[in-house]
Amino acid sequence: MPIITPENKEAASLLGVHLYHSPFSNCSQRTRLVLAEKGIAWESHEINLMKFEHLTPFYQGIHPKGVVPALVHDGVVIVESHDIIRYLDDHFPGPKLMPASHDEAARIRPWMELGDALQMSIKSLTYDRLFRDKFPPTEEKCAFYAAHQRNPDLVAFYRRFLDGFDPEDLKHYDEAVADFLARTNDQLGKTAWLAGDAITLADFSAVVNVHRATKLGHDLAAYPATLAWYETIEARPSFHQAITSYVP
Ligand SMILES: N[C@@H](CCC(=O)N[C@@H](CS)C(=O)NCC(=O)O)C(=O)O
Repeated sequence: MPIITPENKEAASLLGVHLYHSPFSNCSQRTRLVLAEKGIAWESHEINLMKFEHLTPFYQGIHPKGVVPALVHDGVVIVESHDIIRYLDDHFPGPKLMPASHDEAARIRPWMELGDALQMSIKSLTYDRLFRDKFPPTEEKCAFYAAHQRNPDLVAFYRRFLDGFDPEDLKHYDEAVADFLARTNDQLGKTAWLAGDAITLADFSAVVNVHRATKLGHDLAAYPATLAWYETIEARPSFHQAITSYVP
């Protein structure tokens, strides 16, 4: 569980629950969904990724990898969206979203691992299809990014965004998204929720990627069990609170 000691001492002195997040980021959506489901009161610190607000020394002093989200709870800093949602479930009252038994919990972890593995595909397709026209990359922006982002992998990613992604890579990313949708559909053909009979962190982890897949042009009609599950989660008040109230 990445609980980290931040360089930013101001963050380490914050009391209550504070989320550093971005409206459209799928990893941020995942954490906001769980905050909403558990009815946790929290203070919002929006980070505008397109204005490079995650590249300030202040924010990188909170999250050393220079990405959102980051949670601060009474001075404890937690990063990585899956660790954040596990932390929230462990430390706060409200519906239990991670089963206590080892066997049941073991059904949730693979969904989180799949979500982490899918991130590069989701991110690349998002930048290529949804951000390129709205936030066109330029040499100047790339130079600014490289000068301020400590994380060399992310600098390399921005360069690929500017140069244009390899079409073969994009094809592979779409296949990875389709494979993820097929796996959810397969599981949801057998159980009501991804990890069994009850809604869990596995569902909240995955639904943000399914939601993004729809924005990227994947048609859920090809995955009927996933579509029905998605519509059920979409109808929960948490979905509006955490996702569509930010970006319809
Ligand atoms: N594994 C991380 C991934 C976090 C991540 O990739 N965040 C993206 C937004 S979803 C970000 O901040 N990107 C900023 C950038 O690439 O410059 C998590 O689950 O929290």
